[in-house]
Amino acid sequence: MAGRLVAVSNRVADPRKLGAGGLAVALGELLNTSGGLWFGWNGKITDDPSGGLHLQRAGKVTLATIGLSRADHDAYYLGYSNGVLWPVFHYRLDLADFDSADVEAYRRVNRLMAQELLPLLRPGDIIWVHDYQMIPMAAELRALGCDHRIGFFLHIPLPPRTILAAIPQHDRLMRSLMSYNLVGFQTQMDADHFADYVEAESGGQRQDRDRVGAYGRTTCVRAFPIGIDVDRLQAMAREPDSQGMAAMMREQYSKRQVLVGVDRLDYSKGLPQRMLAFRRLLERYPENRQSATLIQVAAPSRENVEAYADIRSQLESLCGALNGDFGELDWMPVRYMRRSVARRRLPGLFAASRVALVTPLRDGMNLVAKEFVASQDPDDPGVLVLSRFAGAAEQLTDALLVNPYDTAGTADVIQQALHMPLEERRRRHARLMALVREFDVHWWARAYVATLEAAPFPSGEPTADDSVNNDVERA
Ligand code: ADQ
Repeated sequence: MAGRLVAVSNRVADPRKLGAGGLAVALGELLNTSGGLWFGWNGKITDDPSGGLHLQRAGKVTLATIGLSRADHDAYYLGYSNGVLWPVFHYRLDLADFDSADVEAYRRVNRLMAQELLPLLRPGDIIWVHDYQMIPMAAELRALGCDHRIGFFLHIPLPPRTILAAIPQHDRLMRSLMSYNLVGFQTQMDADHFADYVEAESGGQRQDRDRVGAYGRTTCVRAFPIGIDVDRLQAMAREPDSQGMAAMMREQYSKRQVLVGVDRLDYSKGLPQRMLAFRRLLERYPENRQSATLIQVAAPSRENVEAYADIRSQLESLCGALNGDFGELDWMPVRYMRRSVARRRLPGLFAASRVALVTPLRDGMNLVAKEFVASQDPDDPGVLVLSRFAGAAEQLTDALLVNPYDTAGTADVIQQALHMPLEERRRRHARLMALVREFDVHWWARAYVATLEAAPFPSGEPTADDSVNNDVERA
């Protein structure tokens, strides 16, 4: 890499920490080799956010973080990012709560972050901005005169233009993506949605497969499906924590087939629909009673956003009804836990499971699907049941793909998964594993940065439209 990498995301993680996820590790690797900087919110609410820049060294990486005021946090993070962008980008207009004060805070916080970041930049740095909380970052930086290469990656889906158009400020939001040299999405479908939007709503044009032009600018648009850190996961699988977990599970469930679900407790993950499909399986195929157990681990998430409380009570009542209606003294169909599993034990849980149910209603990628595949014994692998609406389905076509809204259809596929012959399991797993390994998180980070380094500058100069005053007026 020629220049220094500067990563920008809502939250910053220390890549050296044990619990760091694949993204932190892959970014950390690139940041480390380039002596880079990782900038974002420190996760704290503070009374005095101005002048609150905090710098910390993590190996060769500098972690630069700022705090947010309560008002900014509530409006930018809870209100706009998680109350509008998250639901709409997951096709859930019914759950979006549009409030013009929140969009102003979203812009304000992005401007504040741009102002704090600018003095830390050096000539030749390349900047990689992550996710929906930070869409206007490049426009804000450009308005301050920043002429660095800036790339953006959206970790969540981008819906079709007719859904995006429901956001009152959609034109401003999508226009700000044109300030980036490169806009990356999880799937080709998301990238196509962006190009369609630009053509239909902005009077722009798709110039070829991965270039779009609008507002007198051209930007590069590509899919970079995110992967996992396969080597790290498989090394963890060999450690005593993971081995112990697998041994305990095999002993506890020696007479049963385990189905596993591991998710954040989020309405996009399709948890109630999964319980209904499992219920249908037990009704339609009673031979699975006594023999199949679904272990569902759901980590609490964003509990102070209203829609999340609803999904929790809905899930709890469905699990309770399943156990009440089908449970026996020596068998309960569902074991539901509202908590997370320690990362170091996760490969063991996956290894001891015959079937994974990864059935989101909509997901940018879904890394659990890939973690499950990479945790299997290739000689006796488990089966991945995957929603066709997860980004991962574009790549993992050898999984058993389901429509999670189709309860009966999903139950039939779970039945097929539970009874799949060994030879077919091996064949499917080998093909899935080859993809998961080739397109791992290191491939993803390197491919993205190499494309960004080669991406031309958006032609055209930043215009007055990039300025924040204009944003607020238009909002
Ligand atoms: P998430 O919506 O958080 O991420 P996902 O990719 O499935 O979704 O999970 C991220 C990580 O959290 C995985 O490593 C998983 O193992 C872990 N995890 C989830 N629930 C857990 C639990 N209960 N206990 C322990 N660990 C748990 C967003 C997008 C995704 C996209 C990722 C990465 O929504 O679509 O794949 O970013 O780009």
